[in-house]
Amino acid sequence: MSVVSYQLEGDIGVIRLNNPPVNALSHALRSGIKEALAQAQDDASLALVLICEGRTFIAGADISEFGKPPMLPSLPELLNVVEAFTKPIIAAIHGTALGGGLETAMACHYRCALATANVGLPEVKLGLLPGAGGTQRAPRLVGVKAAMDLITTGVPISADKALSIGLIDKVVEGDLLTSAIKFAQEVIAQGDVIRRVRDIEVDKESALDDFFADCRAKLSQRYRLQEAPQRIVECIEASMNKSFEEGLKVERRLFIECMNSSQSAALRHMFFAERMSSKIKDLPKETQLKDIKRVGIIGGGTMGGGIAMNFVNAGIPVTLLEINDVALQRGKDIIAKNYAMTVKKGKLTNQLATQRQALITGTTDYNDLADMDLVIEAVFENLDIKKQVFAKLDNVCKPGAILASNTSYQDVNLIAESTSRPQDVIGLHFFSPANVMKLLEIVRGDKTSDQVLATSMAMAKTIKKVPALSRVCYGFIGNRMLRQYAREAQLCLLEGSTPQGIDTVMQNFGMAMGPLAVGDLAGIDIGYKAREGLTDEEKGDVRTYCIADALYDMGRLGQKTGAGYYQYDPDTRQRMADPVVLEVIEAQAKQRGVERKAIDDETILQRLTFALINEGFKILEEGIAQRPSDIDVVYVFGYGFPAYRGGPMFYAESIGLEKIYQTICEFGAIYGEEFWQPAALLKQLVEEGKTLTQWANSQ
Ligand code: 3H9
Repeated sequence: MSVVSYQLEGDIGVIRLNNPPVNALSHALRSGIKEALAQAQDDASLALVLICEGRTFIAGADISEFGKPPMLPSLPELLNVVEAFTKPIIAAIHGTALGGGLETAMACHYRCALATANVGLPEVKLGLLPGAGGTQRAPRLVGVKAAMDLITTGVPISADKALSIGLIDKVVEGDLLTSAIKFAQEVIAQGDVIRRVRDIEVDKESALDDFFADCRAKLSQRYRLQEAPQRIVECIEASMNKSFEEGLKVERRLFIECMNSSQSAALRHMFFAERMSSKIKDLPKETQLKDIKRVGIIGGGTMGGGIAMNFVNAGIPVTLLEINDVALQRGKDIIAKNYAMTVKKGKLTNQLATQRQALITGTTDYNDLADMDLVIEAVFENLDIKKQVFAKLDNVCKPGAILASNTSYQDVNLIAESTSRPQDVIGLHFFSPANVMKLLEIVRGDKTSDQVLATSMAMAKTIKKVPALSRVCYGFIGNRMLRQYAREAQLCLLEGSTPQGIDTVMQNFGMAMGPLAVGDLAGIDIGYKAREGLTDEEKGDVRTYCIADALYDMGRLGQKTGAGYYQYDPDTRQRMADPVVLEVIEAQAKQRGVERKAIDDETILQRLTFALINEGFKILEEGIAQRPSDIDVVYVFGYGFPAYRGGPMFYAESIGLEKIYQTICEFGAIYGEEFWQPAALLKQLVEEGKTLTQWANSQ
């Protein structure tokens, strides 16, 4: 079936697009529109309506065509034809008109939309800029300032908002086609009907003096180290200072630069990785989902409270269980404080915050969890305690309820064994703060049923999380890899670097925070307590934690005590280097017989990132992660890895596996083979001359 059809309805020609799932502007769609226009040129139509079938108007260019040889007509070329058309064209928008979709609508002569529709230019999120006239047409329609907001945030706006800024002409109700045809007839009745956006003068007054310099400065902070936002400013500046044609040329040049950039390649990879991660390879498509209408959460601490907020935000009532009324009240207070902060930031109304909190019921009695469809345990990270909780849940919960643990490390199989229904047990590992962080690591036990898995995946989407599936191992995907990264940070400290030296390297790489600053934020006691229960063998080489232990012994637990790897200004929380820490490091190095020498930035970067990557390969070869891109999802959404580097495994591919393998072998010789053993899969791919993508595609 053709993706574009054209039909005359009275004196209105209707171009219908039908390219599921989101009417992306594939080559077939672009060609189809061009052909439909050619047909309409010569028929009896007086005006045209461009409308889409399915769940949405055009969601943009077809991202899967990017990076491949271009196929004509290109979108900019097609949109010039649309705009130049001699009969008025009305875009009829439902769902979302995004990127090239909104650009198509802006090239039409009029735009109407259902009130439920959203429109936006989200290209910046893909490391791109609107490349089909969007940077030139948007400022003409809505002014320079509003266009700058729309294009640099990438956040879609509602139809009403779009109407209020002049981006669309009409919000319609009822049947979209009927309304759009009526609108087209009104347009014809007006007589002077062709209104081209290119002919509008850009309102120069809307961007005075330092406007563009200010934008550049703000964007370099908001999108640290990213190129596309700065190029967007250049395009919008051109819309004001140059003719439409010249502006289009600037846009074209900068769009191509973006398209060819490694940042955009990485962000496009993340776009598909995020969507892929919710797909479980061996799960039958017809797996029935369970209904999740009521959720129980055990533990009302920061974690449990944050998890509860996710569900009530999605309208799902939560029963929060704590050991006594005092703890319960403390938990509710934390939640209330979080909501109050959200209200203060203007992200939620007071009324909604109250409504959501009203969906939380507190209890200290396990029997109150009897009717829950899903119960998530978020108690202290101790296997015995968790097993006791699950044994209790097994006694009280209704048959078929999903029993989940929010453990970050513990063996989900052992937890499952403490119940008579291991098929219903799963790990749901939220990341702190759980009401903010997007990642949800879903840990599949050996006996977890398909239905429980599929339901958990779907539930993640309901509460707006990005899920990634992991099999059981110590620390699952994320924390298992993190251990190797943290190991190298500690060894670099001991061997010659400083906390600020290491953190600066990793921040310049693009990490949200460096590993030592993260250690101070999380608390140095966390790692210490986690090691307490371990044997010396399990703890690993003492050099990998002796500095942390020494700081712990001094009561330097991180930000909460005002000092850790850094000292913190009590008022501003600003971190500062602390000479005492250097003394601690030097004393530890002396005690362990390590001679400290300066380590260059490149080596620090390679030691930390290659340690992460090598463990990622081990996780893949053991089948802990389904695919490399799932690991990328875990690191980008859970650990602040820069999305514009595409996650650790995409980054590995961009460096080249051979280089990584060789470096790891060299590191083994220099720093010790006890730390540096290349993963078997990495070695195998290098020997076979294969890329990770080739390997993933063959699985
Ligand atoms: C652009 O337009 C550049 C132009 O300025 C210049 C050109 C010269 N292409 O998200 P979902 C797939 S850049 C190809 O799960 P939802 C997606 O992979 C583009 N495929 O659904 C998934 O596939 P699968 C600017 C696309 O309902 C399926 O559709 N536009 C595209 O949660 C369903 O997607 C954007 O950045 C695409 N453009 O959300 C908008 N979009 O089923 C990107 C989606 O195999 N899209 N797919 O996993 C979105 O934001 C969301 O998909 C949308 C629907 C909100 C539309």
